Amino acid sequence: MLGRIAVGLAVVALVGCSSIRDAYTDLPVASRDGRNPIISDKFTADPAPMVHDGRLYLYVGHDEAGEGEMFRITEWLLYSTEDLVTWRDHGPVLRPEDFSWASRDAWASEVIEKDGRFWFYTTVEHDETDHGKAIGVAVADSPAGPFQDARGSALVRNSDTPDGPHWWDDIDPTAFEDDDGTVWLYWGNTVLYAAPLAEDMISLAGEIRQVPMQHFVEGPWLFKREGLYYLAYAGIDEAEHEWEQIYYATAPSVTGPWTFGGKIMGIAENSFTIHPGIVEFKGAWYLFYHNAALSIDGVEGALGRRSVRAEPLFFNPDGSIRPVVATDSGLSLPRPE
Ligand code: FUB
Repeated sequence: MLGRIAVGLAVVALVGCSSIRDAYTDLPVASRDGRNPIISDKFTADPAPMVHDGRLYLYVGHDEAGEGEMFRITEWLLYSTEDLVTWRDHGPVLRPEDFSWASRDAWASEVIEKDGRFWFYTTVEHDETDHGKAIGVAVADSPAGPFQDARGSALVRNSDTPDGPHWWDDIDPTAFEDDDGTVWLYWGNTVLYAAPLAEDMISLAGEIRQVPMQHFVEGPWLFKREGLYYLAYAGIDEAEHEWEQIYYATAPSVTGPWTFGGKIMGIAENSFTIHPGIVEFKGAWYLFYHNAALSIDGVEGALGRRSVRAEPLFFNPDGSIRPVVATDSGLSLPRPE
């Protein structure tokens, strides 16, 4: 009798453990081999990885452009993994219409955790009263949402950068919490902007400054490693190619001065845009990006039908980043030494 009770308790304990180990097993599996592209049943773009509590969350735009359309990105999708091989599909977690003041297009974003809440900084288009691309912020108590507009208006409007080159220069926010707790927002298109956020996370606490950055076009991504600040971004060096490639710069502080570091990755297959998202997960670093090489049910990839991918990322002893080659094997192979 006692033996049976002990076995029963052990089974209960095991079931309990596995559900704690992966509370996401009820979600559909989107991908289970670690190969590229990570998601093959939808077109996805602008990867924004975020690590929380031993799990990697990957926010992406859902690319749905038809023939002759440049972009139609109707929602932000979320995938997550705990082993970089099996990706769970959380479905859509935010849409442009969740911002009552915005009109369309789920352009690039980044989500960060601060004091137990998850802040989703992202690009939408403002309505006619202040037409142009704008940055919104949504918030949730869990990485998977539900996210809600955190301020009811744009955090950055086109008119906040009146010297900007065009109406889409306020795009692609990257948010980074510095050691003193200040969160910095960088964003831009052809001009790179930076400003500190206030403690409320939904307003700017300082002037918007312009940051000179060689070859910069868009998609900035801030991170820090071993005391050095990094800014990866999509840029164009016309002497080399008319399409975007991934470059980076380093600095001793989050505000610079920035030193150009070189190229991380060359042009993306079949895509003028490329968009870096860099993250450390379980002691190793990864580069997320997109190309447009995937076809789904005979629909070919294109500028507005991209696919998100990932590769291991390596640093040299001096902190410089080793160039990364796009592969089909992606994260499926053992990480080379
Ligand atoms: O996906 C729309 C735009 O294309 C993004 O905001 C840019 O970074 C580029 O990838």
